[in-house]
Amino acid sequence: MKIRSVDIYILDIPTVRPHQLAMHTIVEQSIVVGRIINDEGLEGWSEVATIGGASYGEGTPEAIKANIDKYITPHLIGKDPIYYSNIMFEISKAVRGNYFAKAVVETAMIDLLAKSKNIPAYELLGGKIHDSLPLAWTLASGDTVKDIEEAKEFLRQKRHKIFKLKIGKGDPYKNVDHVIKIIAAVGDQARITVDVNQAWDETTANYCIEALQEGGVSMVEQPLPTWNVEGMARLTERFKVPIMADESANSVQEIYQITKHRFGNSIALKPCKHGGLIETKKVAAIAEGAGFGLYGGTMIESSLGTAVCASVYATIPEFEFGTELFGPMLFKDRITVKDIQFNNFEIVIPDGPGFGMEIDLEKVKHYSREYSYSLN
Ligand code: MUC
Ligand code: MG
Repeated sequence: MKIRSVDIYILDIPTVRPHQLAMHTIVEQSIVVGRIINDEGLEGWSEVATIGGASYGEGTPEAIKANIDKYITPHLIGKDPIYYSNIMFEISKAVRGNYFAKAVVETAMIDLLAKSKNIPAYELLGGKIHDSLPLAWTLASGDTVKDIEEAKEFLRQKRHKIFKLKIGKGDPYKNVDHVIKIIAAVGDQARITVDVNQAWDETTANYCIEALQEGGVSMVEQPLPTWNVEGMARLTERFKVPIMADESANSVQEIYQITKHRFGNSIALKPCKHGGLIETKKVAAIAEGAGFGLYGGTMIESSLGTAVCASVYATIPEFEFGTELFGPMLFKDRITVKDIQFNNFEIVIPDGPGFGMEIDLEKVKHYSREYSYSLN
């Protein structure tokens, strides 16, 4: 089989409520969707999500598309995706960084290859260990009362019993208070974690983590900016509560350094930031070797990108912190015919050929910025 074409689309899909992070409030989530077609007309699809343009990280949707179109697609045309690892190795020599872009093309090749063999993609990744995985929700409405109502409702529905609170925006001390109120309201039934998204300096982190640890928080994600790895090491040494590296944990080399010098003691995985599914497995292996706890992270993907993440997480032995693949529940609409299934506080790993998701082309056209110019 040979790759005939590669199409990249940017889609903007509204969310069910504003989702407030340290650097940006999401009301419309921008995803990048890839489609690779082979010489028999069979299609492989993939998705990565981005947050807040260039405010969360370097992987903007526009840059992902532009760099795939100009620098990566020429390495794909005419190639057989059965050799996807070799193709990605060749791309790694020609294109530096660009992890999100690499994840888009690698996962579309894996989807295509798995569909051509009529097997689920996880079978190309070692086979699944889990049929379902624990699923956290992020309380990030920006309002304590609404967050408590949301948490109680999801506990009642048996949707989530792990809640992550986004506390990087605004006054850190008020935010600690917000967390303590939520623990008082639902802490007896749920595990509460926080994500600071790099917003604190070390002095603030020392004060706030002390109070959060005392208050019963069970994990603190990326409290310091990515450059402050020594500060992360000091926090890890000082506190009992696990300190998780997220934005600072991208390439295999970065993860090796984090584990070696304990710039944190747990890692949030995200296939997009590692540059694909094979790299995600490598990163997970480094973390496992170092005895680090893993978290199945998200960039808030829709159902397609969530299926991609779930398929690789299903092949990884242990997630001490569960996963946060709640993306589809935050989107107002989806671009796949069926939705991801959630059951009894867990996400169900999708089955079926490829990533187990059939694309709704009309929806892709509807939300695509390129608006169907080459969709047919
Ligand atoms: C992040 O930094 O982890 C994941 C969940 C969420 O609410 O935001 C994302 C990004
Ligand atoms: Mg995070």
